[in-house]
Amino acid sequence: MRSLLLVDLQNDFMPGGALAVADGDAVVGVANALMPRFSLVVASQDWHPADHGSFASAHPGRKLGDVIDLAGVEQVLWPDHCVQEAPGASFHSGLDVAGIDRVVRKGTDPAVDSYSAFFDNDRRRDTGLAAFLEKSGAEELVVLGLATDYCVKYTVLDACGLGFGVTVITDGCRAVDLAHGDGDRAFAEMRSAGARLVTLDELD
Ligand code: VGL
Ligand code: ZN
Repeated sequence: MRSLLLVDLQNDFMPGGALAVADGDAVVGVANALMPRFSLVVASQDWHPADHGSFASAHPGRKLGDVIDLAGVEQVLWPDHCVQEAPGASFHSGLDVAGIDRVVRKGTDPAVDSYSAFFDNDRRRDTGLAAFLEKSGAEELVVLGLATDYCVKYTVLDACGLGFGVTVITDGCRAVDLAHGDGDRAFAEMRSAGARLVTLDELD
């Protein structure tokens, strides 16, 4: 069975949001178009406590974009975003949330970030997504969302590593692109890991 995985389609990653991804809202329509084609739709939600360690505000003397060590892994410091229960953490109002079967929340531990919808960045804890998908009989995943170079990338790399067959909808993703080309490099890494990259029109 093939399942659709929507990564972090939340207000703070949309234009005007705290961690805005350029043109991020363009992927909401791609998600809505795909949902009716899947019997199982899972959506991840970045869901941080207000003092999360990935926030520059939690590290006096540090600034946005600095890279620090958090839980033994390199951590980019971000603006406060996707704070639990805050409007920025909500799904985009245009997303057809009625089509979502299961929401997976991540990044809840203040001491470690979680780009992947499967594992925390230090890989000690998992979100339960893999077990849920296995129990549901999902062997193949179709993935889209925000952002290409962070949460989509790490989610796809983990999904490939866990043995899922993974297809990425390229026009259903947008990148932060802190450095020019990060999004394209992320797609190349996903392809190297075994993911199939297609556009919405190419999906069979
Ligand atoms: C994300 C940076 C920080 C993402 C989440 O969803 O790609 N990026 N938190
Ligand atoms: Zn985050």
